Amino acid sequence: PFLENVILHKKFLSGEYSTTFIDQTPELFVFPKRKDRGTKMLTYIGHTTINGFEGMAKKKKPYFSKPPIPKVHHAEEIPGGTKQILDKQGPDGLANWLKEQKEVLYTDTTFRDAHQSLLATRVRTKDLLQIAEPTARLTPELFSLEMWGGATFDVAYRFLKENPWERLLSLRERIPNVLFQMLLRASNAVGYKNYPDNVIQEFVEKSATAGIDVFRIFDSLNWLEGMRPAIQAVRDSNKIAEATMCYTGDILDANRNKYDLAYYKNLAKELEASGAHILGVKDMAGLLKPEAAYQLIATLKETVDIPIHLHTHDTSGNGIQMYTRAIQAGVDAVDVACGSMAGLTSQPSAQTLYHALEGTKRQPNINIGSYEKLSQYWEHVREYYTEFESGMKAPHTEVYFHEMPGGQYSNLKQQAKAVGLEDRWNDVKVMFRQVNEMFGDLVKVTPSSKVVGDMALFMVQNNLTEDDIYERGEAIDFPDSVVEFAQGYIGQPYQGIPQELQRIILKGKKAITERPGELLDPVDFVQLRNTLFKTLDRQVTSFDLISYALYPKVFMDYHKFTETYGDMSVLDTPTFFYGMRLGEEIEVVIEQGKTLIVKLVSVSEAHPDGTRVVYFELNGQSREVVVKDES
Ligand code: 3PY
Ligand code: ZN
Repeated sequence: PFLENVILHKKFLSGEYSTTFIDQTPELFVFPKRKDRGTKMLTYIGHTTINGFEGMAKKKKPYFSKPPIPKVHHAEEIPGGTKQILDKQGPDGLANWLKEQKEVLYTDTTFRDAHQSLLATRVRTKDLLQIAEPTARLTPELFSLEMWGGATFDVAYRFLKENPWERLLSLRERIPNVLFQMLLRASNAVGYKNYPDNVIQEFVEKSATAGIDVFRIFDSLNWLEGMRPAIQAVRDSNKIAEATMCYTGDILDANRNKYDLAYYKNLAKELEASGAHILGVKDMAGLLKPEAAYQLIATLKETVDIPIHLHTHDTSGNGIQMYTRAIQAGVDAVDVACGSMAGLTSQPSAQTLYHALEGTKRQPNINIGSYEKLSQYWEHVREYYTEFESGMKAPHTEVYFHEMPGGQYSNLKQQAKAVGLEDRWNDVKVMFRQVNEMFGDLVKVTPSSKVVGDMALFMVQNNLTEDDIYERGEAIDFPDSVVEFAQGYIGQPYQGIPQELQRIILKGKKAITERPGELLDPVDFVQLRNTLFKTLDRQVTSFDLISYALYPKVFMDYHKFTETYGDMSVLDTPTFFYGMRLGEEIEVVIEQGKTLIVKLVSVSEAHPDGTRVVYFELNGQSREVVVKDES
């Protein structure tokens, strides 16, 4: 516990400590009392009942009926799928198989991008696990399930207080037949900055061991150099490298020629030559228009021999039409989401596309009735997460104007609100476009999209115009992400950064043109394991180790949470977010064969010190916990 206090101390985390740190920091010697599992859990429920869930407006717990989990025959063997093809034939064999299919193949993103884009990535493992086996049995014809990566890794620890590795391992156990796919931000892994190369290698290797089969690798500036280590690491793990180009701009617009058909054609050739098993085309904002999709895919099919996998967001409402044209042009696989989790900033609906392709030779081989059953489950479960919906109610064609990625829209809107700019949201969108032009027209996707978003917000907040930046920029401190971008720390944009602007932002700081990961010292995993072992006071898994290397503070905060409350991923989602109603009784399976029955009996008035006593019954026995009322 002492070392834990040290490592968690904000001075230690920020690096502001010296040799007198221990002597001058008495709180390092205050150790929490160890509590049993039941008490920890009741403390969490008591705390959430009284204070609400952190970061969410406190609200009465809504009533929910049981989710409609489709009935399946557990005793029957689970039908084989693409996972078995990969295991038998290897990544090249699987890629050949994909290319030979007459029907278009589906990747279902419900477990990752759909909720990242609609529900701020908040879907919990428990809700995924409940539907995992039915998904394996009802949709064994899928190409893959995108169920990991992107923002899910950090949000799992940070907000949901659960371990993303356990999510992956438990889903793999229940879904043995369909390929598991993740989104990997190349040298940024599942984070927002470049990591040393050995961290990327270790992360890929561990992800492959834990169950990931297809790695969709992209660089936020389409910079191939930034992608090479990740592509190589995936190949070394004998998994599928889906090297991906991000689509931006509009190839149909003759006035915009930076990212034209020739640009994508050239990039596709380079990605194939870099060792890709599949070429990914990632339309992260939903900018690819139907006719552009036809031209792009037809051209890429002539350019590369590997299969092509297309991803989009349905923000404009044109997703189905766009996919239909891409499928006519010969795209091999497309990303869709289960109907009730589809549309708007999410992926187009699996069912809608199926019906749109009726009467064509490329209609996917799926069971539409099965999909409807899964959709009913998700329609119900989505209600648990209402608080995280973005508020977008209809298609937004303005995305063609601002070009904000699906996952960023609601995020930036929240950020704007947090700094009091809710009323100026339209100005922020206009500025987002303008900043993109100032930076020379960038590919915008995590983390380059954050650079543009931070700069736009900063300019609106400080009432700065483009002219102000050029005239008074020397005296302006720009947001960290903007400075790092100008330094070359997230990679090199196509055709470079406009020099005058770069000079104004950098103010004499040096910019690099090498790959940042090459310049960073490798992480010493042996030493890190020792440090972590002493801190955690338990066995350190390789998964803990890599998570700590990626996100030291987030990982330690999560660890502290579990020390205080235990593993709360066992709670049902309404209880996790809202606590309990007076008189309510819930069942909690804390491990296989071990169920706790919890009843909330009463809550005392607040005492003068601001605490309340929360009275429970735990398996029929009276229990009470003291909780601070933070209101
Ligand atoms: C991510 O990086 O999380 C994305 O979904 C990018 O589109
Ligand atoms: Zn996406």
